[in-house]
Amino acid sequence: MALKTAEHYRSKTKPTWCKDCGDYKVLETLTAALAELELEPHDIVLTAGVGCASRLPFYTNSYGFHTVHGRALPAAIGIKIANRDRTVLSVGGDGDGFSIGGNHFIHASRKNPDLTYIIMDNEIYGLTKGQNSPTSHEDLLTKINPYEVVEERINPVLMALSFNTSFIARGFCDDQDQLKDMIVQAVKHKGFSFVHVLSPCTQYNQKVTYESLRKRIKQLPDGHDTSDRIISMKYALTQEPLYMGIFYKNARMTLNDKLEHLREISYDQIGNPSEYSLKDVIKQFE
Ligand SMILES: Cc1ncc(C[n+]2csc(CCOP(=O)(O)OP(=O)(O)O)c2C)c(N)n1
Ligand code: SF4
Ligand SMILES: [Mg+2]
Repeated sequence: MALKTAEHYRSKTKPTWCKDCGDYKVLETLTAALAELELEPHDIVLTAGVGCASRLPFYTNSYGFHTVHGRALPAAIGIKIANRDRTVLSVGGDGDGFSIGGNHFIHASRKNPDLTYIIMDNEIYGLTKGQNSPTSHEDLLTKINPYEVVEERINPVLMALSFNTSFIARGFCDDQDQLKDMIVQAVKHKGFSFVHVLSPCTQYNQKVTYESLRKRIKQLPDGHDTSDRIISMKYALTQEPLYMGIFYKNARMTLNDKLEHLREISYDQIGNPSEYSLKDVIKQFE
C-alpha cells in the first residue's frame, strides 16, 4: 500500500467553519492521524450528529453518516457490529455528545464497541449561535441566560472514568502532535475510546480562547499509571490546571467479541438457526 498523506483523507468540500475555529485544527490532526495509521479511506467510517463539530465528516474522504442530533454513537455501534473490519469513528460537539446524546455515551461505555469517539468541546452550542452547553462554565452568560446560569457543568473526563470507558484522553486542538498521537492510540486501542478535545469557538464563547486554555493546561506527569482509575479521577477532578494526556486505558472484551461469544454459546444451546426453517420454529408454538 502506498504511503498516504493527510490530504488523502480530505474531501473536496470546503469547510464552512468560521475563521480560526478550533475544529479546523481537529480536522487537520485527525487526517494526519489517519495517514499515520495508513488506513484506506474506504475502510474508514465517520459518524456525526448535528452541530458545527458534527460537520467534520463532510470534509473527510471516507464513508460518512451525518445522523440526527445526538445519535452519532448508536449509528457507529450498528455500523461496527455489521462491519467489524472497518475503522469506525464518531465525532461531534459537547452539546451533541453530552446534552441530547448524553445517554448514548453511558451505554457505549457499557457495551464497549471497538470505535473512537472524538468530542470537540468549545463549551457552547456554536451552530445555533451561542447557547450554554453542559460543559459551559457557570459564569458564562449568554442570550438564553443573561443574568445567571442555574445548572452546574459536567466534567467529561471524570464522567468517562466513572463509566469505566475503555480508553480516555484529553487533548488541545492547538497541540497537534500530542493530539495526533492520542488519536492514533485511541484508534489502535481495542474498545470504546474517548478523546476529549478542547477546541475553541471563536464566535460565541469569548471565555474559552486559545490563550485562556494555554494558560490553564498542564501535562499529566510522566509515568502516570493509566491503569489506575482512582489516580486518574484525581487528575480529572482538577480544573486548575486542566490535565492533558492519556488518563486511562482498560483492555476488555469488545462488543463484537462478546456478540461472537454469545453466538457460539447460543448455537451450542439451540443449534445454528440457518439450519432450520421458520416453519419449524413456528411449530414449536403450535
Ligand atoms: C432534535 C434537535 N434539537 C435541537 C437542534 C438544534 N441544534 C443543532 S446543533 C445544536 C447544538 C450543537 O452544539 P454542539 O454539539 O456543542 O456543537 P458545536 O456547534 O458547538 O460544534 C442544537 C441545539 C437540532 N438540530 N435537533
Ligand atoms: S460558530 Fe463557533 S464552533 Fe461554529 S464554526 Fe464558528 S467558531 Fe466554529
Ligand atoms: Mg459545542
